[in-house]
Amino acid sequence: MPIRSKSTPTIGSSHAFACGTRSLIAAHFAAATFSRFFPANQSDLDFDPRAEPYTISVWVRTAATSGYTTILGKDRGVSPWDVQYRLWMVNTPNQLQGVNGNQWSSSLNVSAAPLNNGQWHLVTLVNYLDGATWRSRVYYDNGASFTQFNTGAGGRLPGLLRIGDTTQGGNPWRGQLDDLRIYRRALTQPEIAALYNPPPVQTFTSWFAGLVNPPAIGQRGPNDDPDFDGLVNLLEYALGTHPNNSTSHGAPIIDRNGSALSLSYPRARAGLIYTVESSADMIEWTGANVIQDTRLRRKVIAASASSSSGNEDKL
Ligand SMILES: [Ca+2]
Repeated sequence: MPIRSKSTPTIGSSHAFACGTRSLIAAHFAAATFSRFFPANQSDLDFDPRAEPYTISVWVRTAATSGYTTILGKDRGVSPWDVQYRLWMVNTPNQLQGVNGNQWSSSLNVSAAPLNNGQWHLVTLVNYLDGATWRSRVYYDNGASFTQFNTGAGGRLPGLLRIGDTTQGGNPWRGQLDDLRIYRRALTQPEIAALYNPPPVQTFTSWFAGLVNPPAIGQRGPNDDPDFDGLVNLLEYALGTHPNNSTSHGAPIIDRNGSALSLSYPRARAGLIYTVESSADMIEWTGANVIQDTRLRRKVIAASASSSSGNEDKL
């Protein structure tokens, strides 16, 4: 595996993404020396381990050969030292442990690719409801390796979440952390694998080069429509359909629910920004009345627009 070089050497945390859209945190702090800190907006990050699904994922790198070093933690901070959640290395770079709801996991053996082998590693804690039982998983790298345990009943604790140490302090991470993401939902193993190995961004040109049965040379412009299905090549690229096969599926689906229209379409390209606009007169178009749900990149997502004027808006 190549060494992952994190290119944005800024320190701090940002809540660039509001609750319910993407991750609550998407923070980059790939500094040479990482300094522990308490992120802002702690109330967003205070999950009840037996009532709320959540995911915490972060890239880590360390040269430590021993020590109880903490990736992140939230605990009471005072006696009896109980723990809401924690991810840490337990005295050897071959062992990773999670705590959730004051329940300690068994150590995850990562000796095949130890934490201190010079590489960046992805560590992910997922809390999810399995039938009627809250369970936790600590995943390593692409998620093929994980340890699972029943989430404890410890509940919320008053101590603040700290990145790079426990709330109490005294067991700081010795190395680097980057690309911390905290989600208000349970990510699946395939989603974790996609975080670990993001799908490559395919350009419009390289997409054509890789097509089986591509359109003729003169029909490969962004505004050409060689299969006469009403979708120009650029839209076929954006939606992931075939530009030379009018039966290839994936075209937007429009539905109506009361006065609201919804539009579902595949976001096939990670490198594109998709924007849905609406119009009451098919002349002036705006995104102002459109609610876009962008949680599921590369999957079918929905956008909807409500008509306030009595006229049905067009998407
Ligand atoms: Ca077409």
